[in-house]
Amino acid sequence: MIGYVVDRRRSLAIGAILVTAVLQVALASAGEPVTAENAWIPWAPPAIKVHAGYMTVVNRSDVDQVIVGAHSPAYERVELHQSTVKDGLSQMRAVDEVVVPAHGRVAFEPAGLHLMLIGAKRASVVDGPVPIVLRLRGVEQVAVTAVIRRRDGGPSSGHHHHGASH
Ligand SMILES: [Cu+2]
Repeated sequence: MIGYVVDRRRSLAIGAILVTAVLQVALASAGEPVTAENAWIPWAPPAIKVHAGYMTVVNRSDVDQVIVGAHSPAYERVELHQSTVKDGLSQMRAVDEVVVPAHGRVAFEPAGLHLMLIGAKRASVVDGPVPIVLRLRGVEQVAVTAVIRRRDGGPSSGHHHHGASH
């Protein structure tokens, strides 16, 4: 009897997940004005609690969109950062907002703009998905699923490992 109840709960939960997935696909195909592509997070050892997040944000709408923040259930907080090289030293600073021009795109990439993911709540696992939400000015939010990768497997590393593509 207990087993039945548990199984029934599980099938209800799976049903809810499937409904959510179908809704997300429906929303995406309806033409989201802003999407994030190729989102990834370099893998870091468990002692490292601050990670970077990279992606390309695409704006298909006719107006500029402004990213004003981000959050993730996997981190205590998320900041928008810009890396710069000053006097030969790499530095980074928090920025309040990032403008994605109408029909344009903005790359968050190593040595440039990035999400600073602060206070990891769990160890990072290669290939593990990490949900992130970008907040746009207004009411819009962009749901992103980033994938954890070895840094040398990243799309912008400049290395080309044939046969090891993800
Ligand atoms: Cu940073």
